[in-house]
Amino acid sequence: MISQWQLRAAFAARLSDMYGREVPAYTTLVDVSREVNEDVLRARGADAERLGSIGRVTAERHGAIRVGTPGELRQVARIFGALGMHPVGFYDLREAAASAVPVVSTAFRPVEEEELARNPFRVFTSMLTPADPRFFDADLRSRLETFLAGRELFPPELLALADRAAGDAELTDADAERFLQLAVRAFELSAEPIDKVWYETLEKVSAVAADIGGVRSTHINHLTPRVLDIDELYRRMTERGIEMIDAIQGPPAWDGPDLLLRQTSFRALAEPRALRTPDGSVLSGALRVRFGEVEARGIALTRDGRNLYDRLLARVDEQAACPPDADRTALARALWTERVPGSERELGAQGLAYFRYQVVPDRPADGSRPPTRLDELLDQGWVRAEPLVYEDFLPRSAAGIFQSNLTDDGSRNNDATGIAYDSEWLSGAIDREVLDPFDLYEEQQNRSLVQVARELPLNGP
Ligand code: OOG
Ligand code: NI
Repeated sequence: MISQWQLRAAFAARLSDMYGREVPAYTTLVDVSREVNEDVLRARGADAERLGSIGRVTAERHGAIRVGTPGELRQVARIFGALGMHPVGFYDLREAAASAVPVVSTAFRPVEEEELARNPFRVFTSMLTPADPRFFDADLRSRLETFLAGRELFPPELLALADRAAGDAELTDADAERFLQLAVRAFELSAEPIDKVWYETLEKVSAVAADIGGVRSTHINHLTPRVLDIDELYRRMTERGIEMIDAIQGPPAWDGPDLLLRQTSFRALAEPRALRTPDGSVLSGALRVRFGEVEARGIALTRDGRNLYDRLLARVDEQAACPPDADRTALARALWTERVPGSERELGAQGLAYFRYQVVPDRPADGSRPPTRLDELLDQGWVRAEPLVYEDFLPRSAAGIFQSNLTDDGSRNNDATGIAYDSEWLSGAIDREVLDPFDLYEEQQNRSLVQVARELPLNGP
């Protein structure tokens, strides 16, 4: 029998093989990431593994997919549910950047500590918003919804196997094999000819709308390896002649601990796609919709920590706007150094980041009794704190990644009023609760504190 986490690990590995065949630049990225990780491990030793073992980091990937309707997203939730992955977080990419993309997103990922350790595969999943009048007028909306209603992304056999895996928490070897084949196939780039006129109609609104609603299937958009030093990776990819986007998204490089998430990407090559013209003939065209992305993960911040991050980003925006050519990177670095505590200990003390607390098992006995406050326990070596890794995404970075890989801003009618979507709406639309990432980290931190309190007398901060 194959358990859910084994299914998840196998799916991630097969998807990676498939994507490497489809987009060779991805294989280069994976190779360079591995080299960087090995070098960092050699240079920094055990410290390099503070935010995850080298085994986990090297195997770690996130994927990105895009679908068109709540019904399709519900099916995606069933497929990832089979792999022990749950919807976490709500990201509104319609709002997140100057010229926004017409999607709202969530991420499917494991949530339990043990499950994350076994395989942390996650998929950033976006859903088109045809009902948002800023992007689609009434006529285009109705044509788009009709088009989407008439397609089938996932075969019924795949969904039935997914439900069985979720219900029984495992599949027989034969069923697992079939599930994996069908699931990987569902995310391959389809060879079916694309209706050229329809695709271009949507492209005028947004290249992302065309990629989602202009074709009769879905595909993996990118698979992202994790690196321990993203600045070094950026340099090495550039040296190899791969043109990266201008910036690394997220917090700046600085001397303090790695925080949240830093990401960067490059546009992959155009891929041959068959296009059907109005007279029925099929042309061999090319579309450039997929890209390569890489990321470095840091410590998960609390709501307060995240507010600080968002405020600092806004400050960098303000300062970078005047003079208009100000060096964002230098500004951000200076601001971080001034305003963000530069050590894990201080981040924890100020309630800005999440940790797993543990009683030190081998503290030398010196006759002293354990103090009762957490800060004293930490100071005196009774308890140690390990950072919780940020397992989620950042809306602003995601918008930057989407945007920087588009050549065209598309069009948006800013006079129209958008529809408000939020996490509750999405939960209702897909019939399962979209979890709050902050709650998950907080519960994990609290569980560790309860365990410490069980082992030592503990009260007060
Ligand atoms: C998703 C873009 C966002 C990330 O890692 O933040 C993203 C997409 O292009 O579908 O991948
Ligand atoms: Ni991504």
